[in-house]
Amino acid sequence: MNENFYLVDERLAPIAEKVLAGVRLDFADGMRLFESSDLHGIGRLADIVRRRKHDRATYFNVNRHLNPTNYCYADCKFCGFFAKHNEEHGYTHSIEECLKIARDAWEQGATELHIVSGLNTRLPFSYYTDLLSSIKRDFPSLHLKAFTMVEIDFFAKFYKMSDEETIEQLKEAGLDSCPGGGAEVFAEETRAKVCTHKTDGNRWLEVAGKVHAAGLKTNATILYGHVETTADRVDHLVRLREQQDRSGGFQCFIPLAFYPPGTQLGHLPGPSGIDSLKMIAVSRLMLDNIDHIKAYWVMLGKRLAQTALHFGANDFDGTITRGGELMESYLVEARSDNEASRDEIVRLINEAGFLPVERDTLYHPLREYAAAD
Ligand code: V47
Repeated sequence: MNENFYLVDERLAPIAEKVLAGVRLDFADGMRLFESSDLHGIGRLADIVRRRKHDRATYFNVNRHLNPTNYCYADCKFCGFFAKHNEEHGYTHSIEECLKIARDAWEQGATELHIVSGLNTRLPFSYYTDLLSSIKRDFPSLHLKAFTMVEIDFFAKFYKMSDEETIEQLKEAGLDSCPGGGAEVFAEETRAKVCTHKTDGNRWLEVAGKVHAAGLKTNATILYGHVETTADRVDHLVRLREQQDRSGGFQCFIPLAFYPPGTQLGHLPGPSGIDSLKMIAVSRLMLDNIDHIKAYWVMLGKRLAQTALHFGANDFDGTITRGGELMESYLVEARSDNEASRDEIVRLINEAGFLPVERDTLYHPLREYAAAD
């Protein structure tokens, strides 16, 4: 690999030296990267790290989303999914309805069910454990990636159990790993503006540590492109990296591009393409201890997700098989790229010059597709 390249922004030179030497970047480096307009320089640095870790492999899986209920008391300003109990678009699926979605997913070859709900104060805890155990009973090979750290925190507090007991009961019922949602931005002041009633950042990290201690992997996210500052973004990455040093269970980091329509922040423009590529690249550079960076095509759009593979991303998420549920479905329906088959994902990765690797949720390779030239 040729690591010599031209930097338009010479202030990035000390950072480039650190990256080439494998030295951890600090907060000031993160700020400088975000503040630089040398997109190619930042991207090349991220690509060096990406290739060191994964060479040309780009992972994806065959998955399906299930959102058992959208009732939620949290009232997050960026969310277009939740409903209050008096609202018409609110729903709670019966276990039978959830099983039907799981069956569809399984019949279509999904290896993973991604399960996330609102914080619903009218359900017993047994609803969630029955949900997991029923799906596991009927489809034992389906990996259940379920419940964010916010939901686990809610379960523990609302149903008056310790964190450990909550996690243990979910595990016993069939929980295999957890998705990365609910992290939003950890920085207290900004978090209070966009999701006042949600689990705070330190608690999100604490719960993640406990899930890791129980032997389960989790993912992590950042929601960017709303009212957060550059310092908030870097702070988020540094706090995640510190948690990973402590507990080691984060598999993948997913920067989520804020999509304003239908939310209480609908007047904001959302992040630009350039900003999204920088967010992906700086994440790759700062998070030296998290293996995978995901270009989530549902939020980025397929074209930008494909481009992001050259800016440090090495995962494309999954097919999110059509017919299933998707919390972001309001968003997907609004776009032309609202579905991605296995063949299409393979083609997009291949065309970008990378090697498509179909994986299971825990990143075990299941199948490699033809290498790109
Ligand atoms: O926590 C909510 C975000 C998250 C909006 O772990 C929004 O593999 C953009 O976490 N615009 C849920 N984002 C999705 C999520 C996720 C997705 C894919 C894969 C994985 C994984 C996790 O979506 C929420 C919130 O941060 N979100 N509203 C919005 N308007």
